[in-house]
Amino acid sequence: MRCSDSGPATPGLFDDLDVPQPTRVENLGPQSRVLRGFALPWIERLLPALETVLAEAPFRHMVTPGGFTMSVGLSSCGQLGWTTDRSGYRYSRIDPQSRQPWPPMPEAFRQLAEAAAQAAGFSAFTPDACLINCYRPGAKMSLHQDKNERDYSAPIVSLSLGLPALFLFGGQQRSDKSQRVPLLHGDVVVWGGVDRLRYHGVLPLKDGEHSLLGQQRINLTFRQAG
Ligand code: MD6
Ligand code: FE
Repeated sequence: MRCSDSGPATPGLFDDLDVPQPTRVENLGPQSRVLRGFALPWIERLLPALETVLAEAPFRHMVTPGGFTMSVGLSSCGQLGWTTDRSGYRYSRIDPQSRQPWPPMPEAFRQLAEAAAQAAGFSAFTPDACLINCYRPGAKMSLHQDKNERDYSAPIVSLSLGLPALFLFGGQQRSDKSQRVPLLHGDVVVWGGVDRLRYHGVLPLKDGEHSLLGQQRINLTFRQAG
């Protein structure tokens, strides 16, 4: 029960404790936005859906074409999943581990991704792929561009859950200086348009304990890949 249910409302006293706050929007570039806390009202739907997906397609450590094992654990859901092995990076309809199609994208995932894209100025975003990254303390993602998708006109929507991370947001060249953006549980980053191919990465995750997710950060990126 909420404080205000038991008597006359006291405006301004308790309302900021339990009412979802409007999302604060930060601009990282002309067409890239951080939507602070955007996913917090969705968390109770997102976490059980995430568990269902991971029961079918558990995190695994993939090997890059260069022969390095990634420190981040990966999974996917939706029509297409992102994979890497010695022969290259690609999207695939089949999970190479189970040899089955990837689990379907949960409705709550799709709705969140579409709402976030809309809030960031990209209408008509319909994701067909959701890549799920798991960071344990020390895991990192080197600077890269997302360029395995067929059509760069769609944005990417990225949801952070669990432990905080420092996100690196660079420019169009790997050597461009990057900004460091702290990303917290419930934050959503959306980018597209002129910013779609900017370099980005994640610094090694600091140790910690998150009240809902424990000693990890989980990042979901939604894409129109096919
Ligand atoms: C991460 N994210 O935040 C890694 N890519 O764990 C990404 O690589 C990424 O957050 C494209 C767009 C948004 C992202
Ligand atoms: Fe990326």
